[in-house]
Amino acid sequence: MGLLTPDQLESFNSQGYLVIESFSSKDEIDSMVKRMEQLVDQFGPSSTASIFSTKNQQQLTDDYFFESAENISFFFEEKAFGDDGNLKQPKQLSLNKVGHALHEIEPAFKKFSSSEKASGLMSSLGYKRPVIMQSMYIFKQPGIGGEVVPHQDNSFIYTEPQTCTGLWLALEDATILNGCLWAIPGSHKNGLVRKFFRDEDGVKFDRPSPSYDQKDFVPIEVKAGSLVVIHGNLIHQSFENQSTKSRHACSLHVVDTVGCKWAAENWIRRKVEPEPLYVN
Ligand SMILES: O=C(O)CCC(=O)C(=O)O
Repeated sequence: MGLLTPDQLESFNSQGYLVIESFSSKDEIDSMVKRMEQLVDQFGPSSTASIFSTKNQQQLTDDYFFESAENISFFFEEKAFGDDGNLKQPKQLSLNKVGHALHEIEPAFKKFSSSEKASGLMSSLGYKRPVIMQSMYIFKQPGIGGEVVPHQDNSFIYTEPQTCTGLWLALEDATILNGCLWAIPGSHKNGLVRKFFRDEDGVKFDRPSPSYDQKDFVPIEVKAGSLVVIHGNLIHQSFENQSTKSRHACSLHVVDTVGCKWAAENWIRRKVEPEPLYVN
């Protein structure tokens, strides 16, 4: 059921990422966007929520964050709040992301993430028993959508040996102006630079981030419906969205569960074992 052509595989192996245009249909995208609109509408002001920042990760120590691995949780932009502690704009324009189990709980997201094309893709990449460890709906809100600092997905979703692949679906056109992904082509070949781990004090990195030369990054501008396949060791980032257009995306992180071991110190500690996409 492999989906990628030899040329696509070669490009992925040399660049560390691959864009597959028109991976999702307009209907498929609409079903996810509409469902997210409903979920956000239903999410009341009294509901628990948290702030998400890739720059200030000490904030990610609370149970709300840890429990989000197996439910649907709402994370606000840092810049969404005024000095009085209230939201400066409607909640619909204030959320950074929703996660991390949309693919298990919400039918529209489950349909996409367990589709034959998603499985076929993982099969092409040689996965034997792939499991989606997290799903995120990322809003990248106009004006305040926060930057995502340079990182590798294997830092956060760690197996031994490393097997994380990111599947990042553009639900809206992603451009330089509204905060598209940027990556250093070929950087996946240099290995994992640091690990993000959880202990009794919360979560932290085992070492500081290296500094990167922004000249090495290339923008990955894509149309809605395009899928960006991201190698777990690819250095990638996105900038703050200073435009007036949002840049919604759905991101999945997949690991293999055969021939590798899930690290006990990962932030995700599942109570219920996740189902594989398929077993080869
Ligand atoms: O959507 C973004 O801006 C960043 C997403 C990302 O880095 C990821 O899903 O690994």
